[in-house]
Amino acid sequence: MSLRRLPRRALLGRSALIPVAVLGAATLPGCSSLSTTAVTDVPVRTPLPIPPLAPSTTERGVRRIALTAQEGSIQLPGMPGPTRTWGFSGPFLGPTLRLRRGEDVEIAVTNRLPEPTSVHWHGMHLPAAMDGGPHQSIAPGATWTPRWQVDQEAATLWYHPHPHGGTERHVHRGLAGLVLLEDDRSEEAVLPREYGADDVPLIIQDRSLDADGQLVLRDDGAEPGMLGDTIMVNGMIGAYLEVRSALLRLRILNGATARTLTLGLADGRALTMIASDGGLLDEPIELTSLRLAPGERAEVLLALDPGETVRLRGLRTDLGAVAVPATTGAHDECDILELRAAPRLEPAPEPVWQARQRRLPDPAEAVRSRGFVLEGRTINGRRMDMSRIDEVVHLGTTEIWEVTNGEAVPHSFHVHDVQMRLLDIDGAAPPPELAGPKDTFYLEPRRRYRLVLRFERYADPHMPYMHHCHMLLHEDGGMMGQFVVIEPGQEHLVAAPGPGAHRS
Ligand SMILES: [Cu+2]
Repeated sequence: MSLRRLPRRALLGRSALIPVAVLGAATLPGCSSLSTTAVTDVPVRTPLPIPPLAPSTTERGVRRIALTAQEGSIQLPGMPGPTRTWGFSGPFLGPTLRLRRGEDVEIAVTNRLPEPTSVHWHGMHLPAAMDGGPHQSIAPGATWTPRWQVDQEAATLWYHPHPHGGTERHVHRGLAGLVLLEDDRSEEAVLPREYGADDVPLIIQDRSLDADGQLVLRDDGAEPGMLGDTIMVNGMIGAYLEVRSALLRLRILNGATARTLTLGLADGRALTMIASDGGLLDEPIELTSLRLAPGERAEVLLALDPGETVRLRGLRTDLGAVAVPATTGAHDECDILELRAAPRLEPAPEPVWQARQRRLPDPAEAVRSRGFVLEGRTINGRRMDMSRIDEVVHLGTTEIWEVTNGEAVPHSFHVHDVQMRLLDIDGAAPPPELAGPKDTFYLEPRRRYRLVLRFERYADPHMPYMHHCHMLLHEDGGMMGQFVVIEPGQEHLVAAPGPGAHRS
């Protein structure tokens, strides 16, 4: 088994860079943007909260976890009073689920909200009936208990509501949490892995707060949805992280409803990307900027010197003015998180992990291709209809999906159940950061992405998975379709469960 090593320059080739000195009075400016109306300066004075690990019990080989969607409130620094929020098993966001490949998982999701919701396991390979999409609506007071076997590579996934037409509002109120999958390879790897210490989750979201400290979800028709003027990380504004190890692993989720982020370090040094949505890359990649659309994740390594302070930033960067309109948020300059290294840092061994044990879907095995054009809040001219199945896919086959952003508005493409391979963008090979396993792709305006997908293990002619834009205003507005995976010969059984189906 070959071992992959990080080139030493990836972590050590930065000695010429001068650490940014930050004094006590520093503030994290909000995102400056053409498309937002205010800039909020937030003093950096709050330690970064780390979402707790969800408690679990194991009975007869089944790991059981309980989540409750509930109303709550939090007190944010500088705000006159509590901010009313929603959260899972707490007032805001949700606990981190840590699951292992091969184990059976059963999650009891109770809805204590005043309206129906659902919980989708974003990036998870699982039966459609357990997927938590709009067909698995959970009525107020009800409990939904999906169960499946974890059967995919170690990765950073997340969970969030997916109610028909209401996803933006539910995520914006605070319903989101992380899922960390482990497997043999991730456990044998030499990588930072002490949760909350040197292996730190960052749920990055933008929001706007009114003078009373309440969350504001503007619906002014701006594309691609509301861009908030305040950055929250793990539900906190103005956060810093005390770092005690010389090597930090950040598991980054863009949990925003609409804002695309271009992340980098304020001092210009590179981040070392090691994983994309669906798991570890074959080789580490050094990036001075990392673009993440809503729903995308990346894991990065960052080596710190004792006593230094560095800032993770949203960069004002030129990614191509035509390809990334100003209104996406991807150009906005904003500080996201201050990283403060202790005067003495625990030394970290050189990162090592095995090459992939399993190939990404192979385009040579594709049995057919399909085209998807995203335009005007539709896919192929159709808005989401819960009683219409848009695509029928055969279990055990590989397909190529040709996805085109047909307009000047930014979109993205998320497919449930699978981790995909990006074959090309307008015929050109993808950049390395997009070449690993992914479930969500940013779609630059007027470009065509060819994706390779393989559908395995689960077939159900009666229950669809979703494919959609993950900019939540677009998704809610109808830029979503339904596909079923069936065994050959089940065509006559294909039927949508229709709207309002409550499963438990
Ligand atoms: Cu979109």
